[in-house]
Amino acid sequence: MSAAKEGAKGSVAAWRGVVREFRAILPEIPEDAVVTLLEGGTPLVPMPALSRRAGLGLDLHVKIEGQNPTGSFKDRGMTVAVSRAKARGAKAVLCASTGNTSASAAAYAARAGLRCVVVIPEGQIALGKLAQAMIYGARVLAIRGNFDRALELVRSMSEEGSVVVVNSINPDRIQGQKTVAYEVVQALGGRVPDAHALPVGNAGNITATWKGYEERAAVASASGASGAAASASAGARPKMLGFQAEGAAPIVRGARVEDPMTIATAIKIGNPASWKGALDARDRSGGLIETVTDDEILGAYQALAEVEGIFVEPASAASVAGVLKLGAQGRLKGLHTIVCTVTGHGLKDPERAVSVSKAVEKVEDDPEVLRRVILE
Ligand code: AN7
Repeated sequence: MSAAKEGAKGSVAAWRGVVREFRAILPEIPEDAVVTLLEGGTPLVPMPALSRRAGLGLDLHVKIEGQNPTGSFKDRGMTVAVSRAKARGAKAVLCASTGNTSASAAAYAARAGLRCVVVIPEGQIALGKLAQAMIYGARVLAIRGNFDRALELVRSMSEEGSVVVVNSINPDRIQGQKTVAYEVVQALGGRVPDAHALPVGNAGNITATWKGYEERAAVASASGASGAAASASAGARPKMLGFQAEGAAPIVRGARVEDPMTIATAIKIGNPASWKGALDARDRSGGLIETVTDDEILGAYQALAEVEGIFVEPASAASVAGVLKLGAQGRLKGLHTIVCTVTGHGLKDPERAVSVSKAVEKVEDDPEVLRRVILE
């Protein structure tokens, strides 16, 4: 595979970040414009306990995108978008965000020496994400409206020459995010998973991940897929499984949602920018886009932490919640290897973790008391 080099982090040479690892499949970026925090190369981790729970013979994995430099998958697209903005001589980047896009944009803009302005729905983004945008030095503008309104406002600025919008309506973001598909196939030793599940908000990530699989399959079948591991699945592509929160599910309902509601604030979105891309991914892959309830999301959120040791933010758990639900309904028959993208790190939203967990226990600072409490 000439395109992606398909290198694993640290295996042969040091990981060089999304732009340099995947240059052949990305838009052109001059070397001196590359803005990188060495994103990508995230681990694909098996989930033995949840595989047993989901159904006989299933082999579930999580692609842990929270291990990117700012703690979410957005960094893959942001390195490309900000590098291209820098190459074009932009002065500032702008985005609307439920939190993670703003954190990522702020970090890459800081590194590029560009100004960054983020527009957020007031009081509706997780504390860790707000802290990131602030410490990276972005101007943070909070509006009373929701994310969809913030994106409308930002779109109205997309004609201003020196300001580049870095939401996923910017095609450079999609280009960068598609690289996750190449990494998954690499990590599976050249095999394509049977299905790939994701949380869906603006639907940029499901659009991008599918694009990666489709492009990779096209090249692999055209080149006859040299190499033993690759030959069996040269043109294969996974079924794409998208999950929206029940109170914020415009794609499932087929109509925009005016007042989306979910505890998963990252995907509290009623009018997704990449709506059509999501439908294409679903239909061309023979997959589905369905809903999960907030209870199902929080159940998967806690299960991931408690039985797999993996701490993600609530929205990220929608992919795992959806797969567990399909498993319980007996709808994963014929599928074996399933990859769930978990999109953001658990520390983004510490307040949620504290609120769903067992309370801290106060104990006297006395060795006898401590012994009794621990051994009782
Ligand atoms: C953790 O940051 O839209 O379907 O403004 O932060 O590609 O939108 C975040 C989205 C899933 C949904 N998981 O991805 C933003 C923003 C997490 C997220 C999604 C988001 P898309």
